[in-house]
Amino acid sequence: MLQRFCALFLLVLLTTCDDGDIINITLEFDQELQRCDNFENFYLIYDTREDPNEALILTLPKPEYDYLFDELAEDAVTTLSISSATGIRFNYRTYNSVITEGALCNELSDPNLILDNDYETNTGEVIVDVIIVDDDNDGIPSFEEDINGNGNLDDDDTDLDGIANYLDRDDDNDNVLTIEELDEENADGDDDPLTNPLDTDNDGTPNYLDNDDDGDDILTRLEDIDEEKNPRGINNLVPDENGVDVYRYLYNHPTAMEAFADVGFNDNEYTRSITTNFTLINIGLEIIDATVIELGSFASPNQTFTTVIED
Ligand SMILES: [Ca+2]
Ligand SMILES: [Ca+2]
Ligand SMILES: [Ca+2]
Ligand SMILES: [Ca+2]
Repeated sequence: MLQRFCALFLLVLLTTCDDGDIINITLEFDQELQRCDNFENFYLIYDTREDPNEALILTLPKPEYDYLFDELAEDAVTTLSISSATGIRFNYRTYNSVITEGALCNELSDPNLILDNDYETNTGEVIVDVIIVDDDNDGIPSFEEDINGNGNLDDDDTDLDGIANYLDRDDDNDNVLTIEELDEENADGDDDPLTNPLDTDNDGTPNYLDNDDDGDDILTRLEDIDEEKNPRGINNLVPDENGVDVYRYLYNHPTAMEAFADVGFNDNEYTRSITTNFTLINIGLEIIDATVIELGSFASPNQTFTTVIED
């Protein structure tokens, strides 16, 4: 798809560059953008390539446009204007040599890097598409945590702790992480932990949604002898009839039916990834006389959110 787009784009360039000259700009950048954060008053969002040594650089003032990347980011499309009034700039630059990592953030870092040409536009628009994905990284894709199947992830909360399943890394609040309650053995070989989910007590509720996994009427999280909110702690192993060590919470047997003190729940944690896509339109640079430039996307560092779960 990307290759097709690049090929199409090249065609557009070759047929629209003026003066009858075919200008050797292919703009075959990888569209994985980087960002300079070190300048006090602006961000540089840029892409570089080698041979020819070129850079596409979008300048966004700080702190006005922090919201395209930070915790205030919203899943939305915004159109911004390139102009002296907004302070948003776009440059296409060519250099005499390879642009080394980080060189655009510190012009002095590579004294051998010389700017050959600098083309700047003062018109056009930047379409910014912010995509936010929250995930509990629990081994189950978010769309499969739509338990009631109504297409809304926010109204599935198996343990009723106020955290929807797709953000809840312990969906049944039994202090065993969902990722540790899935079909790890993959005996059916399909790499899908939900086709034959672990269901130790065979009650039809898979372990990751069952707060009493062995069906002995003692909550899993209370089958925790050293009260460390970890039923899978090493001290919770007991020998079964065959002398094989098994966890108390997975062993429905009189020797493993004691309820220990209720010490509450572990904190929940989920991550947010923010991807910001930039598309330039109508920038009016003669040397790049295309009407649409897919600049690419910048991935912000993931954010982590922690929630304390009250008893
Ligand atoms: Ca979950
Ligand atoms: Ca669990
Ligand atoms: Ca079960
Ligand atoms: Ca139990």
